[in-house]
Amino acid sequence: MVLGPNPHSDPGGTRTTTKARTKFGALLMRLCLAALAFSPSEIHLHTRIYRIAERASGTVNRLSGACYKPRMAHDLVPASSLVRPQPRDVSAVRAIYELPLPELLFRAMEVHRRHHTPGEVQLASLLSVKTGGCAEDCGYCPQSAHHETSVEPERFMEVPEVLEAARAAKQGGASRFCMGAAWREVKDGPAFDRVLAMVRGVRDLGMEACVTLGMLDEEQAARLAEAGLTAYNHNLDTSREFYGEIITTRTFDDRLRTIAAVRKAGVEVCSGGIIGMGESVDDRCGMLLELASLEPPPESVPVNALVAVAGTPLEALPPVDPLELVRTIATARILMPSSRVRLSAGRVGLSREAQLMCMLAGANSIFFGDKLLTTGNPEADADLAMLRAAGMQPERCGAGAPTP
Ligand code: SAM
Ligand code: DTB
Ligand code: SF4
Repeated sequence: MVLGPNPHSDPGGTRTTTKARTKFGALLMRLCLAALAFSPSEIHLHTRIYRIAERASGTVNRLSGACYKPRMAHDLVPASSLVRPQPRDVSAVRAIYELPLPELLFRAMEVHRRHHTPGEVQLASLLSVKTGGCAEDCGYCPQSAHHETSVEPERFMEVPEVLEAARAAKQGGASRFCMGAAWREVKDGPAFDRVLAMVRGVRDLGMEACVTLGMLDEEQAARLAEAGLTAYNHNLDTSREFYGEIITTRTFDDRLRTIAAVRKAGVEVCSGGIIGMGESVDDRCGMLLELASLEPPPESVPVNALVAVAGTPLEALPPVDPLELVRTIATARILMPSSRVRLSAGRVGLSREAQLMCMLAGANSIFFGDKLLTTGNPEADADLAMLRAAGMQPERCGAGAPTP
């Protein structure tokens, strides 16, 4: 494992120290993080060194996102602690993924509370604004026209009904509203103009807006940015090696090109994948390595457990072991300290305890509301009760977040 400079240095951040002090702190911090990565038994000593380095290096604001409000001491993290581990290869990621679970969780928690407010979970609502009939052949997806599932193609929703749903989601406590369309790609014209109107409307409600519309080009990404889009969801889904087993109608590099267009437009990238599709641990680690190697890594990383839908080629796959989900999330947290890691599809099949373990492992966002795109999700009340039982709370963004 090598340690490299972090591209997340916050442009709006306030570096408060002299150059020399920062340099000294950065050096100490690197030593500390490197040692931490290799000898977990000496973790207390390293934590102490880390604290000294923290004081020596000064502080910098953590994030500049729409939701960011400085609240507590841990919202101010040292500039040099933004250094993130950059494993060179899949085996280095696998070494993290396969740590004894207590050790893996400890490290993930340590990273989590250095970069995020512990106990805070973003609630993101999801709405399928154009359902079914998609030209792509994604093996997991009930909306693909290549598979015979119970999902029937539906008309593209109108702006007012979408905004009504967004208002209700905000009222229920969501701070982000995500709109999905079962499209292979974005096509210019009235449909795209309608998406732009939806984005503007959601932003006017004071919510973060995210869309997932398939592939797009730089010009289209720029128009979404202009409309005020917060984030664009486009998942890598799995490793480059396994990708062809799941999707044949577009390539892994097509995915990367769309992500690059989104990044260039200045819109946040939301990209993650699915586990439980028959992939190996190396495939999971390979996907995480690809995501963590993006410069910078995605601001949001959805980790989906496959929802095996009848009629799809993956319908007969068994549910993924929840501990594998915990490991995937913990590894994502360690590799991408500043990102929001979203515990995404597949929560219906998870116990409350398994979900909370995912949150202890670093998940700090969930899809909220009783439906994902076409499949079920836990009831909103059950989610609020789960957070309340654990003494956790929804991340607040704008008005309307409930007290659980
Ligand atoms: N058509 C767009 C695209 O593919 O980018 C947007 C919608 S697509 C449904 C968004 C993501 O949902 C997929 O990339 C995949 O990761 C996830 N997804 C779809 N079906 C799923 C399933 N059955 N189980 C888990 N995740 C799923
Ligand atoms: C993501 O990574 N998961 C969400 C969201 N991005 C768009 C979608 C999950 C879909 C699960 C299957 C369905 O409901 O159709
Ligand atoms: Fe279409 Fe997206 Fe489903 Fe693939 S995942 S079939 S692109 S809707």
